[in-house]
Amino acid sequence: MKKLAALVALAATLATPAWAAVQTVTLSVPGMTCAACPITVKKALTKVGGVSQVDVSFDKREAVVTFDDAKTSIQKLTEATTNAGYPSSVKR
Ligand SMILES: [Cu+2]
Repeated sequence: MKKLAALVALAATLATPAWAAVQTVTLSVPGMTCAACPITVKKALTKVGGVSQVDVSFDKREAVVTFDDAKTSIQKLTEATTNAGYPSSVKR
């Protein structure tokens, strides 16, 4: 029985990555006021572990971020932009 439990535990561990998903979120970043701002925002988001792609649009005042939800969260993304001086929120 012990062996079975170990196998079940191992299977659960191996299955974990399957629950993780690469997600794309659009963040509204209203604080961007000039063409240089997106560079700062992009840099801040790119530094977050698990982020694979960042597209910042100055015209739309938004950042489209692709990230692995097993490694980071939307909250961490908004924190990163806030710490860089640009508070953001999820665009719906
Ligand atoms: Cu600026």
